[in-house]
Amino acid sequence: MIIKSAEFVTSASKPSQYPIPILPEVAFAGRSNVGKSSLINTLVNRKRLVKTSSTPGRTQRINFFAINQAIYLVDLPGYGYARVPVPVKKKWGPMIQTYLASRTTLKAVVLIMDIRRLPGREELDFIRWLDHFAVTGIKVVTKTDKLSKTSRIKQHTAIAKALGTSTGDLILFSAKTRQGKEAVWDAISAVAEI
Ligand SMILES: Nc1nc2c(ncn2[C@@H]2O[C@H](COP(=O)(O)OP(=O)(O)O)[C@@H](O)[C@H]2O)c(=O)[nH]1
Ligand SMILES: [Mg+2]
Repeated sequence: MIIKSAEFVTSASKPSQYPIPILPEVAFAGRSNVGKSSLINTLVNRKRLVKTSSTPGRTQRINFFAINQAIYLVDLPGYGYARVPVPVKKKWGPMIQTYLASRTTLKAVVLIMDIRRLPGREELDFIRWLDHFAVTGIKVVTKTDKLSKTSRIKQHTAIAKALGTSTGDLILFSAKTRQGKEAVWDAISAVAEI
């Protein structure tokens, strides 16, 4: 994908604040600190379009970015971070479910997982939500650079097994080496028809 423009559009916590649904849209979800912002920045060749942080759990709103004025990429707030205050945590589920249920232009959600960690309850629940709202899931396993080649293969297999899927269903990615960048774009382009 050739990136001609990438810009922040708006931040929303409810549908009335979403941008007018005139472009196909793909959202990104995952545990806080998994590397969601880094993945989006890598896709659009920008260092800091989406803020990355070593203090996770800060982004509690849905952030919309317009790419080439052809697609919205959407950074969803991360889940499963212990230090997020309880009132914020309680709002997370309804906010995400409302988004998944109501966003007519949503083509897919990229679910990002860490290669060093087996998917847990949160990931399995999230996949159930996607099924429930009939939203296509694109599964990405990131931070592959953190493991040796042997451990990478082992974890790839174990994560696929835990999700009840095949290894071919998981895109391996690294924001550091940019492994998988084109594969993620290919998956996005296919569902968004761009
Ligand atoms: N080595 C490595 N570090 C990464 C990768 N992706 C993200 N990180 C680091 O992980 C931390 C959290 O990343 P961020 O993108 O802010 O995660 P988010 O909370 O999911 O948006 C940051 O310190 C990133 O530099 C990756 O592919 N490889
Ligand atoms: Mg982030």
